[in-house]
Amino acid sequence: MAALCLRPRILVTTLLAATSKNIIMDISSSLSQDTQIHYRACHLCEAICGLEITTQGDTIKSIKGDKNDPVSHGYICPKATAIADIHSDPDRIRHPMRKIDGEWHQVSWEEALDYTAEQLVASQTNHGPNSVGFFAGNPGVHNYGNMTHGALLRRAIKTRNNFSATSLDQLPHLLAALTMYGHQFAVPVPDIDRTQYFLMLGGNPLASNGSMMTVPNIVKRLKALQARDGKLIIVDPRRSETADMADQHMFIRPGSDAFLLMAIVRELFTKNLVSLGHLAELIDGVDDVRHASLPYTLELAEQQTGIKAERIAEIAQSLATVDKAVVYGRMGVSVQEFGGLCQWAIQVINLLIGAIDTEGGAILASPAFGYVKRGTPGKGHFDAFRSRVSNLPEFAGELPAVVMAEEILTPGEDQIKSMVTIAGNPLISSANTEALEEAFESLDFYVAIDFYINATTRHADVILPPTSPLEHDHYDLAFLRLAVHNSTRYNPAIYPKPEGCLDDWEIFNKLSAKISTLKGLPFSPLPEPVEVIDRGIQSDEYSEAKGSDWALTMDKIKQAPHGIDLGPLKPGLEARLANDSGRINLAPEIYLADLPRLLAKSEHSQEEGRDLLLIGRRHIRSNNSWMHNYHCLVKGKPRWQLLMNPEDLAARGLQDDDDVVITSRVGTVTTKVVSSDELMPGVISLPHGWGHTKPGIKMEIASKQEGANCNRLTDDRFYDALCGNAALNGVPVSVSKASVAA
Ligand SMILES: Nc1nc2c(c(=O)[nH]1)N[C@H]1C(S)=C(S)[C@@H](COP(=O)(O)OP(=O)(O)OC[C@H]3O[C@@H](n4cnc5c(=O)[nH]c(N)nc54)[C@H](O)[C@@H]3O)O[C@H]1N2
Ligand SMILES: Nc1nc2c(c(=O)[nH]1)N[C@H]1C(S)=C(S)[C@@H](COP(=O)(O)OP(=O)(O)OC[C@H]3O[C@@H](n4cnc5c(=O)[nH]c(N)nc54)[C@H](O)[C@@H]3O)O[C@H]1N2
Ligand code: SF4
Ligand SMILES: [Mo]
Repeated sequence: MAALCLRPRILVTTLLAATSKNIIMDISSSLSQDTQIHYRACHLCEAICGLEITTQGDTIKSIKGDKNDPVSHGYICPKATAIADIHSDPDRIRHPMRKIDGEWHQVSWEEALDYTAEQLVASQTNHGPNSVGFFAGNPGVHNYGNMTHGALLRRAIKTRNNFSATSLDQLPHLLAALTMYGHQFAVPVPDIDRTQYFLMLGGNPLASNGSMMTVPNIVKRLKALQARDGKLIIVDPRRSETADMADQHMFIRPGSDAFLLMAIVRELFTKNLVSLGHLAELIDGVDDVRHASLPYTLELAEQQTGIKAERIAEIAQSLATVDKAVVYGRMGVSVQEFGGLCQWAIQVINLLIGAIDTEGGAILASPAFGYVKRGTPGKGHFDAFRSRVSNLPEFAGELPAVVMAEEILTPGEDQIKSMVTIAGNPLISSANTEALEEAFESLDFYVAIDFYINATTRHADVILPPTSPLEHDHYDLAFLRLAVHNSTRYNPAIYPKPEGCLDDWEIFNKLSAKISTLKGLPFSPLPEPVEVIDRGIQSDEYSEAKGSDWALTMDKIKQAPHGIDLGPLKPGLEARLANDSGRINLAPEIYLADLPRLLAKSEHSQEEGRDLLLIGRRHIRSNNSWMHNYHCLVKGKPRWQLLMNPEDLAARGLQDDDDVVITSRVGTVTTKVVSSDELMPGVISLPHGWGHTKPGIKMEIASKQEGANCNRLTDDRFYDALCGNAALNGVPVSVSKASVAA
């Protein structure tokens, strides 16, 4: 195993020679001598577009789409250019920082790591192993060193109090994959390039660029669907950018999708529209689901969702009769009160119409690394233990983020006293900010592995900053596994790592070593991520040893700087089912047991006084909480306002551009309202990720942005009771005019 210090540096000059000689020669007359062109996959969102980055010395001259990327074909969105801003941002922390008497001091890595290890081990010695908590945020999934090496730190610390953005996000997808197909990562991806009928609930890929579906250039792909006479149907309480280009858009009352989906299931059975296709012999539980769907009539669905019964019947009919149809649902149906049931019901419908593992339906991706099949490790588990205070279930060793504040604030054995956050900003991104602020203020010790002092990390005692994205190599570990077209791609660092800086994976290696030493435990560091990935590829589906058609090694992948096309999605689920039975479970008990909760919901009236339902919103120029410090992304029209239907404004005596106060059970936010018939009456929309104005935040541009933090309104007691996933959509709130004094 290579020692840490032996990590080879790939110099920019060798990179140039290996990757882009011809292109450089073509344009060399107009470029000065040290101009270099680099290729790289964008790591900012799940679309992982290929980039062509031109540098001149330390300056990034341009960032364009890589036309030769086998999946993105030259597409990029406006965020890509912000990679240059991230790299050069003076606010980005480049050296470890320690807070002493409330003041930040730059310290050596040795001091920062030693102090951190001592504090974390002392916490566990004095208060027990679970007194340390973890929160791992979204960008960790986009940085492969976090994925390959993050587990080292968890192993060295060993606590039950692990949290991550998963339970603010895709947990319901993973739970359905685990319980139905036997592996948490057995998530079928919509075959968008071949489908003829795409029913999409609660996703807005024109803003998000796709999620749990890596789909660069969504507009082109949806236009191609329409050009081949296919149909795009959107179900969303907002007429989103994606809904605007759809063949049909239906408003739906937030949180009611499970009624719609269950009514479709019922309709498929009652109208004899079920057609299990080639998986028929492998599916268990069909009768159980038929029986469970009986109460979910079209009429009940109409009453709950606001969508006419005839339209629901038509959708069921089309799904069953159009050759190549698929249902897909994202944030709006995952991160809500019935997210678990919704993601299960989506799989159920896709199985009942024979769409799973069928061209034009939804198929497991075939990545070079992380190919899921029977026996693939890390299948996950559910409800192996529960949270201390609210008794919510773990998933794959993580507890729901909604219990993090109470686990810090509630005294007793196993109370969290120290926190580690990694690439996360939960004081903006998780529910009930005020409770989390109180919790983080109360900690004995907090270390952040992050390169900004933001709303969360301002509370830290130590910040361990990794290198900038362009100073380390890149292989996308997560999203090649969810892509609508198979490919693989590795790109080296663009800039050499500056003296005295560490990559994320090196921080994990070093900190885990120190903690293990203090605990007297054995520890072996892992080699650099690229080696870990190479080993994975060598032992998997594409290995040379298995004589695979593609026979990949990391060396071969490195020789293809634009990536290697591994072909369209390929059916073959039977050999990949990871359940012990080798079969598909259509009716996992957890979902059948959760259905009565849904039915009970239909008898509830709206919460008194809170007569509006709050949903979120994404914008192509924003990305969760950390892309607001770059002028190129925040300039122009503000995008953080509250959107409200004109009828709802009028009913409250409000006008466009008024300052309003939004109130939920847990908090209050003041912002500006914009009148918009994009929103269905009774629903308001406020984007997340804003609110960088707290004292101590060191993000100069972000802290001047006026947007409010919408998670001051979302509620840590409002979650999907099945799995504890946060319900950040459909939160009951009220809105009134802000008083002039406010
Ligand atoms: N109301 C509402 N809230 C939401 C959502 C919503 O739709 N509505 N969406 C939820 C979802 S889906 C998600 S995924 C979460 C996202 O929320 P988080 O998981 O908290 O992620 P970010 O807001 O992206 O925070 C990113 C942090 O990572 C740091 N970072 C960036 N790159 C790196 C890196 O390479 N290494 C390290 N160590 N740090 C890095 C940044 O500096 C920043 O501090 O928000 C959730 N919150
Ligand atoms: N530009 C940009 N891109 C991003 C991100 C970003 O912040 N900005 N974040 C990334 C991350 S971490 C993620 S997880 C993905 C998310 O990717 P998406 O899920 O595609 O993104 P959202 O815009 O949150 O889409 C959710 C849609 O659900 C609707 N909705 C809300 N409540 C309900 C409901 O109850 N029922 C139904 N049917 N619809 C509902 C909303 O109106 C919205 O249009 O995006 C990723 N890409
Ligand atoms: S769509 Fe996503 S991956 Fe593609 S350029 Fe934009 S931010 Fe990067
Ligand atoms: Mo997310």
